[in-house]
Amino acid sequence: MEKTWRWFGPNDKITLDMLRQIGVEGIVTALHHIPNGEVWSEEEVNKMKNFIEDHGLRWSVVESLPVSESIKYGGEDRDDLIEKYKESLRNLGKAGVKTICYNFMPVLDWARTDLEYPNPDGTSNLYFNRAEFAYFDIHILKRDGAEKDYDPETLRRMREDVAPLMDKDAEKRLVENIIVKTQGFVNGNISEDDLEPVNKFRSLLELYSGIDADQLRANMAYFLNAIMPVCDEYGIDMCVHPDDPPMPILGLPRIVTCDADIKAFLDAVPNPHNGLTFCAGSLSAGAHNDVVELARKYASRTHFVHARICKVQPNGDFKESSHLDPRLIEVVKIFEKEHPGVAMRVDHAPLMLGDDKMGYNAGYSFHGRMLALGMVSGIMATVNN
Ligand code: DNO
Repeated sequence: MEKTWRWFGPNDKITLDMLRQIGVEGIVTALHHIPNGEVWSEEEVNKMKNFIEDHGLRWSVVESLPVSESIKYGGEDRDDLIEKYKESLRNLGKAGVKTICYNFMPVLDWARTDLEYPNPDGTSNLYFNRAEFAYFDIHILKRDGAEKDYDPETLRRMREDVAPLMDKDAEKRLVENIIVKTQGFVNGNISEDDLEPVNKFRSLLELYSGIDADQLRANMAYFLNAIMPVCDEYGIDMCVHPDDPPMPILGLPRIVTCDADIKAFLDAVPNPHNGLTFCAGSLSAGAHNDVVELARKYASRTHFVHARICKVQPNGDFKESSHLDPRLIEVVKIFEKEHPGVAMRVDHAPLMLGDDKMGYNAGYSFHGRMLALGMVSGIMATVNN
């Protein structure tokens, strides 16, 4: 696999010169300064491409070219937005940037409740606590009918373990973790400058009232069918990121969560340019998924790999696990054998050795990811020797 790294542009504290020193071959990035829904012009695309190439690297993958909410819920302006999306794809295609990661998650991109969950060795990881998430949904967001989306044990933990610890500060932290700090930097809906994130979030949720999983699936197929001619013309591979976590949340449908979902969107638009980002981490955050089996099954339709893995607890909480987890070793082996040229980046590594003081985007530490890249590179080397 090609060793790539998610880099957030010229303002990223981790520079391209640093990345060359640690064995990175290709860059995964986006034009983060262009607002969601606007065209990525040829000029802006080339500026980024040249900047990367001037540092001896290549722009391997776009993550993400964001799909506007209106395309997802099927708003009146979706055809205009799809035309703009196609224009951005053409400009990327002309520049030779041909692997495009996106997601089709309504409103919320990925979700975690804790961004610095302490490990016994002094490092920390991202963590998803289902009972804290239920507290956010029921007591902070105050979503109608939210209680019935949680099992009795989660509700008990919420009442007995979470609620007594919740004061104004703890609630604020939970809001920041779930809808602010994990979203802004991935061109999500809520940014650090939003003064009333919860209210804004509530109005975003309303956009999806009446949209169920079938409707969302139909909207995804509509979008893919519309852009495939451009992908055919320029040889562009689209790769959808699985839903993280892979299950419906906050009353929103989610449609890339499991084997059947993956099969459904691939079958709905049977074009080889319609493919998957194999994020082993997102898929493994659902106890229903056998991530090794999925890698075997979908390696040939995968255009981009995210190397990380989660451990799900019996109560449904999950934590990012080591990049040397035996399941991840298997996944890396499968891709290295079946799809040796595919771009791969490590993801969501621990905060360690001072990473926590650097203000990196959540999940995107330097030392933690460098160690993870070393681990995954080692696995790849053993497969090839
Ligand atoms: C989080 C990421 C996601 C991912 C997007 C792709 O760390 O895995 O934000 O980049 O969902 O569109």
